[in-house]
Amino acid sequence: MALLFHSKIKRDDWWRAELKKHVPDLEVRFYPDIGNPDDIEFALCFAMPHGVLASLPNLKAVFSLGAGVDHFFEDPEFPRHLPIARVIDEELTDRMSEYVLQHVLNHHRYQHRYDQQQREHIWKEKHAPAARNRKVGILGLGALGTGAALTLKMMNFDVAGWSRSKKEVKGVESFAGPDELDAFLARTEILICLLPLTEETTGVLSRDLFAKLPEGAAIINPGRGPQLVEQDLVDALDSGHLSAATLDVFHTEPLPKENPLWAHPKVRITPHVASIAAPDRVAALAAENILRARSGEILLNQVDPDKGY
Ligand code: NDP
Ligand code: OXD
Repeated sequence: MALLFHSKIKRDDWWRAELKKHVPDLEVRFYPDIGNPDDIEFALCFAMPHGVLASLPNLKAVFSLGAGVDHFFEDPEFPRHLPIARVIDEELTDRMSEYVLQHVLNHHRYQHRYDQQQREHIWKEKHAPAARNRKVGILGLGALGTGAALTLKMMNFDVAGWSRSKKEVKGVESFAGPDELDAFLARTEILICLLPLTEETTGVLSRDLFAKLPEGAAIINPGRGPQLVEQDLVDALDSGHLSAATLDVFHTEPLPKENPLWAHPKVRITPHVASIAAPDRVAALAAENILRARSGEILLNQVDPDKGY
């Protein structure tokens, strides 16, 4: 029985040892060294080159190295009958909550404005409202969105979330479905996108959505790059309708050097680091799922292929 691993981060011996610690009879192979494709029963990967998974006739299940599974569905040849598991993990949630809190505070306290003023040697105050009077909205109240909402509540922000179905998160106003999106946007001064990338969420951060936010709103996108229409964001920032944006994810990663977002004075960029799953926790989860798959049980954190997340 073998598992095929693929990641940008090269720590082959470490991954082999960590997986074998939990499943001693597992053979771990590293793409592109597939060996005999008939041997491969599991894949643990992020963005496996297209067509590879379809070429493995005995594949039983696939495990994402992260929370998102859009990289599987992007592959036109992905074998859609396979069970898919993703990462849901306390530490991953904590790291995302840190990122969200850090950047909400930056927008709340007008840090982008002071950064610009510092470059121009300008001393000019703008006082922020109390956190309880700052309305923050999270698109996506799943594992990560809920964690971020609770962290922001601890700082007393006025937090709401939007999801497909209604949620009960203490102190957080829940909006659900397309009918409640406009009301959610109208009350949101700092918007965070923590939606998974699906057909429905592609391009959601667009001109239409920005127009429904109040004047001066800021956005933070640690979701996925294709959820943002980049030119619409630049237009909304240049017109002054949006005050600032923090972006962690992009259509093309690494963000090409010539992309105008790099130099936009109202955009802050981080290189897809909002929250990276810790390898030891991913390996333990994958091992548990191998044991479950072997005994025909449902996987931990199994994804609904019809919803796409
Ligand atoms: P979850 O699946 O737990 O949550 C997704 C949320 O989005 C759910 O609340 C879901 O609603 C909602 N949602 C999905 N589609 C729609 C829709 N069409 N309309 C309204 N709401 C919708 O995902 P996670 O919280 O674990 O992760 C979210 C995403 O964050 C990942 O898919 C990934 O893209 C991104 N991510 C980015 C990282 C980074 O470092 N930048 C790190 C980790 C993740 P409902 O619950 O009602 O179904
Ligand atoms: C993830 C990511 O999906 O790192 O976990 O983007």
